[in-house]
Amino acid sequence: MLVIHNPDHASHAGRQEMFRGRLVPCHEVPARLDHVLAELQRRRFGRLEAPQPHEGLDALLARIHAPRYLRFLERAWDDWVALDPANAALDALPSVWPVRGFRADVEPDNFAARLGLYSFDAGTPLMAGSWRAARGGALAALQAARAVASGQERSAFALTRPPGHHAGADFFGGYCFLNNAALAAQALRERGAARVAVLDVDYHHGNGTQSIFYERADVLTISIHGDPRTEYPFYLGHADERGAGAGEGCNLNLPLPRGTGFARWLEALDAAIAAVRAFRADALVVPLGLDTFEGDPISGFRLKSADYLRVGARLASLELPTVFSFEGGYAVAEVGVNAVNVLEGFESA
Ligand code: Q9C
Ligand code: ZN
Repeated sequence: MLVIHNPDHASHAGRQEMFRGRLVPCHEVPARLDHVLAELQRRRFGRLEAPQPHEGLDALLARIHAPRYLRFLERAWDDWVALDPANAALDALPSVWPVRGFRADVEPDNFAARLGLYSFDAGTPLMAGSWRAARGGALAALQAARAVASGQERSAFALTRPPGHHAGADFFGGYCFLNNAALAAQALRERGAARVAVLDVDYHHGNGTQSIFYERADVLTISIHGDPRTEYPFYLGHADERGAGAGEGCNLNLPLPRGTGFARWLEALDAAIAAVRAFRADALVVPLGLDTFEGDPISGFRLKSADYLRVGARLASLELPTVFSFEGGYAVAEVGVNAVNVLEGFESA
């Protein structure tokens, strides 16, 4: 399998995230990706490529994200330091948000206010290298999609961080800034796939991807995740969210209770796969989170390492050109084995 790995990923390395009234060490750390790379090399699995600059990247970004949000992200670090030179030693974290009844149409001059306008949690620190890392990831997603769309590759893995599936058209959060999976889906659409399915297997609901495609009929979004009544991101991901307007019926949420084990999770995956078939998708994007693992420190499902081989094999049964994007998975020492198990299960099916 072709693996596009983002060499700039480590320029995004948050120190602390806000959790229930205190700052705690970040779960989303550069070592996560390094473990996947090490496991790929150990098993001699996959062909590694670095993303090459591509003139189509900015146009693709503008198809998925709002121009004012992209401008905000690109300048965010400089604006943060301009707010107070002492900020150069700190990661930027938001602390004020426009909830119901506030204005989101007026972009405030105050940077702290803009930081809140474009985010939904205080768990996603932004630093000097965040834009560079996120942009490298978007490029990796584009390159993976191009390779698959051209027929050159049956599948490709965009191995990048920060992850992407919580990022919406104009907001960051959940450790995500640019929605790599959505970018891959859009790139596949523009390169000949009339219908694309996104099947999100991260523990957390893929709220960003859902909201980006919610009113579109050409991209089916499916997410299997911890029930938002108890699990992050809490405010989206219920089973009754089915899409709207032209996209009515083109979103499927399969929430499962905390504590769910592999047998029940696999039933949900089979339901998701049946939906992809019924949609008659031409291509598949899999936001690949490994935080469904029993040892994950912030999640509640109970998948074991060997189960991921079967996950990969089931996904392969769709026989579709497939792009994987690296999402969550915070049992750092095991995330490499678990990720490569999915890819190997997929390829040897
Ligand atoms: N104790 C991804 O997996 N914090 N993002 C939850 C739970 C946010 C996860 C805290 C988790 C975001 C890509
Ligand atoms: Zn997750």
